[in-house]
Amino acid sequence: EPDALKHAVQTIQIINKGESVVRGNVTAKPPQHLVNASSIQTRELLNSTSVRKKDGLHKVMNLDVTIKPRDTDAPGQFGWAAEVPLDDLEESKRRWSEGYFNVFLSDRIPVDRAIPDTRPQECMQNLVHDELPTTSVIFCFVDEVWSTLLRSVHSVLNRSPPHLLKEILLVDDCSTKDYLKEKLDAYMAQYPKVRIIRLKERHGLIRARLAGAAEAKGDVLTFLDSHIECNVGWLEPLLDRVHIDRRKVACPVIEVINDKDMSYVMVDNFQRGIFKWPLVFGWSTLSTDYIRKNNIKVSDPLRCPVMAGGLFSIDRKYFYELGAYDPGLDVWGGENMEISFKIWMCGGEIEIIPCSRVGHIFRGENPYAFPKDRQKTVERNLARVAEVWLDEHKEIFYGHGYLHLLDKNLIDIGNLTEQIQLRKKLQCKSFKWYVENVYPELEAPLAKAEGLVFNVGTRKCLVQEKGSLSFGICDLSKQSQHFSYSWVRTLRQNNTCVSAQVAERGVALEACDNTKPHLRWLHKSNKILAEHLIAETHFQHLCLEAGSEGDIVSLKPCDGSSPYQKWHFTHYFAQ
Ligand code: LR7
Ligand code: MN
Repeated sequence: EPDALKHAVQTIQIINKGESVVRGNVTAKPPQHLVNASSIQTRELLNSTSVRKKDGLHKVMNLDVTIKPRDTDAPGQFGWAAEVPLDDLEESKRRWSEGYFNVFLSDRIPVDRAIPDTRPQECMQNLVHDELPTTSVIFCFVDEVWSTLLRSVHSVLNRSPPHLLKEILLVDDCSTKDYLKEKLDAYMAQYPKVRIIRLKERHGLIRARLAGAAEAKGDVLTFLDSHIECNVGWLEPLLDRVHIDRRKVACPVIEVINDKDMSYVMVDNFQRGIFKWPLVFGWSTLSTDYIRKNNIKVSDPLRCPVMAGGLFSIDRKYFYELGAYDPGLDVWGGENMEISFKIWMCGGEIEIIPCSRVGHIFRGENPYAFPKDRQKTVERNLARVAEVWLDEHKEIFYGHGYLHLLDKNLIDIGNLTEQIQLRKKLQCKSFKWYVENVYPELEAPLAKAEGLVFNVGTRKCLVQEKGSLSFGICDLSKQSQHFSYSWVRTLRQNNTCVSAQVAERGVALEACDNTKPHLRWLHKSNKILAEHLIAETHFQHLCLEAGSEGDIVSLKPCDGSSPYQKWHFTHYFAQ
């Protein structure tokens, strides 16, 4: 389409690290990610009618007022490592816990330092649309270090095209530090685009983000942590993706600001956000094989099963159509899983955009207090997410160290009615769909073991017939012999579970209920132990035993050598 590309045929000056380099005539070519049919990233894109081919395209502005920094000798300038003078070592150690990074150095590094432009070379050729939506940048913070907060804000002001930056909202989540009050007001008064929102009580980062979003006027919400540095050209590629399709949620590559020497460190390419059980976020590099087969370039957007959480751009109206965040999530944690599942399962996409890069200070500890116990807060958040989004897979989550969350006497995860209704209203797809289509690499067998339950002593298999349990000649074709050993450690056939009858030294069958301890069995070293008795010292450990005469299954004191207490499932997915 010659018209659409007219704008792109031009002589372009690429300003690179203080030098002007005339790269000559750049032939008009739409960015590869818009045309490369062999790339799976873009297959949907080509089908999508929302690619506005008629719009003009231009190069990223590479705007960076810090390209020629004022003070080239300042510590940390250009993103280099800064060093603590010997005399100040004590002080720098003492101040570490103010932010759980080198606060002393942060205070000495210019708040508008230059950092290396770490974008892949290809990004220089990428085009973005002329008409991009505006964005509100939202920083939530609680007791953030002064110089770090300022550096975050300046990096946005200095490296974002002014016409795209509607405003910067600083949401103060009830900080206790004095410098974050009048002093911050006075400082930010110099910058008309910056607005401070003060929360009267501690909201936690999730509800603080919601409070910020409610005030935002931009077309797109861009959330950032309050200890980051946006790199050159970071904003346009994010907004471009949202512009192409408002259901795309765009994340920058998150680079590392070293917590000890404050250097800006580039990260490896081709990294996606993933999770492992029990919903633990992590990074995973695409295999070279996959990259080659799909012809993926370093600058291509990567589909991302889950986002890290803190840094992303989302169409403001779309954010609300999705029901924003579950407001029942407290303080910190789990919201990245929640929004990721919601986006994918309800029709959207999450992408990492390699041409957009933002540094973040990774800290070993949270430098703020949790109103309640940290671990309990995070666990509770995760349980909410699991209950609403994971369907039958939630058992895998509970089975990885979180069985205690099923005990309603120990923990109250709060009301989920609205979240469940929302999922229905949005007609979101199942978690099974998500695993198959978005994250097929996830290991997610629905049980730990399944098939026939073979008894070594009798050489027979467990049978469930007419509501009672016995055993008989093993026969794979009989459904009555198919059991599974679930992640929550029930011994189950469909919705019927084997229960321990301690008084009778026997077993019974009852409707499965994951919250009931007497339905749990510990299956290890071929034994099957009644789990709820293990903690009770006045009981001997009781094991499932096949009677040597008659087809009776009973509970007997565990005996390490009895073959009648040895059981195998046909198939084990996990131990
Ligand atoms: O009660 C709070 N109120 C807040 O306003 C707690 C925190 N906050 C602010 C805080 O000041 C900070 O600006 O919220 C922001 C995030 O808190 P961090 O920096 O303590 O979080 P994190 O960087 O350790 O954790 C990651 O996971 C979190 C899970 O809830 C959030 O999603 C963070 O935004 C997220 N950070 C990133 O994604 C950056 C990359 C980290 C990785 C991987
Ligand atoms: Mn952070």
